[in-house]
Amino acid sequence: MAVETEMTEALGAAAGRPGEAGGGSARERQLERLRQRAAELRRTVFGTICRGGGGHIPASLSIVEILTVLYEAVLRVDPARPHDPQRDRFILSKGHGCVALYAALAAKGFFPPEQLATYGQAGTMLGGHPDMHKTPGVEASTGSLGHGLAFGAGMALAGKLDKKDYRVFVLLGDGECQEGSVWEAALFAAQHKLDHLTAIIDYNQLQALDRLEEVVELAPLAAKWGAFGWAVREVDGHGVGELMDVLTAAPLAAGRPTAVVAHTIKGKGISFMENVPIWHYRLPDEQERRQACAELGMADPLEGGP
Ligand SMILES: Cc1ncc(C[n+]2csc(CCOP(=O)(O)OP(=O)(O)O)c2C)c(N)n1
Ligand SMILES: [Mg+2]
Repeated sequence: MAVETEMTEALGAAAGRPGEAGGGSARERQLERLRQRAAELRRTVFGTICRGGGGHIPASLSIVEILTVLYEAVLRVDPARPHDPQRDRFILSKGHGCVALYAALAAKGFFPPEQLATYGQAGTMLGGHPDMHKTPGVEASTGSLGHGLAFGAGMALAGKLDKKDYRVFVLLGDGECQEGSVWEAALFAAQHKLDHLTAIIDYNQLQALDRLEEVVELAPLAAKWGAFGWAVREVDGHGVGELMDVLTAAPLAAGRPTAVVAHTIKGKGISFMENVPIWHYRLPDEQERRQACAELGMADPLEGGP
C-alpha cells in the first residue's frame, strides 16, 4: 500500500539507514518533496479562502507543514476506506484552521480538489468549521475550542480496550490550551496511559486578535505538558524534517501520551500577515492579494489562479 511504502521510507530515512531509504540523499529528496507539497497547500489555502470570500488565513497557514507531514508521511489512512477500523485518526481541534485540513484531505484523495471551489457557497460540504457528517476524512466536528483532545483521548482509549494499534493525533491551538477541558483530557490520557495519543500544539503565540501573553500566558508550555505526565518534544513547526522525525517516532515513551510543542508563525508565508493579529479573520484588498500571490508564487485566485 502506498501509505505503508511512504511510512517505511520515512522511518528508514529518519533513522538514516542507507540501503532501505538510500541514505541522506533519499531523506533530503523526501523532505524537498514535503516542502513542495507544503508550498502547494499554502497556495491552495490562500486561493480557496480568497475565492470563498472569508476564512481564517493566518490560522490555516500556521499549520500547513504539520498537516503536510501528517498526511504525506505519517498517518496510516486510505481514502478508499475512510472508515477502516484500523486507520489512524486525526482531529483538527482548532477547527477554524479547517481550510488547511480541506486542502490536505483533497490532496490525499478523500474528495476531488474541485470541491474546494465550493467553499463559502451555500450547501457546500466544506463549511467554515469541520463537520464529520459532511466531509470525507474529517474525524470530528470542531470549531468550539477545547473539545478535540477529549475526543481523541476517547478514541485512543477505545483503541486500547479493543486491542487495536491505530494512533490518534490531535492538533490544538495554543490559545485553545487556555480551556480547562484541554487539561482535563490531558489528565485523563496520562491516567489511562494512552500512548497511542499524540497532541500537537500550534504554538504561534497569538490567539485570535491578541497575544497570548496579554490574555493568559502559557509559558512554560512544554513543562506544563510534562507535569501532566506527557512525554514532550519541542520542534520547529515549519521544519518538515523535525516534524517527520518526531511524529514517526511517537509514542516518545511507552505508557505515556506524547505532546509535540510546535513553534510556528501565524500567517507563515505572507510577510504582512506573519505575527500580525489583525489578520485573524480578514481578507486582503486587491493590492494586498497581489503581494501575497507574488510571495506565495501563484496567480491571482480571483483571476483564475489556484
Ligand atoms: C470555545 C470557543 N471560544 C472562543 C472561540 C472563538 N475563537 C475562534 S479562533 C480563536 C482563537 C484561538 O486561539 P488559538 O487556539 O491560539 O488559535 P490561532 O488564533 O493561533 O489560530 C477564538 C478565541 C471559539 N471558537 N470557541
Ligand atoms: Mg495561537
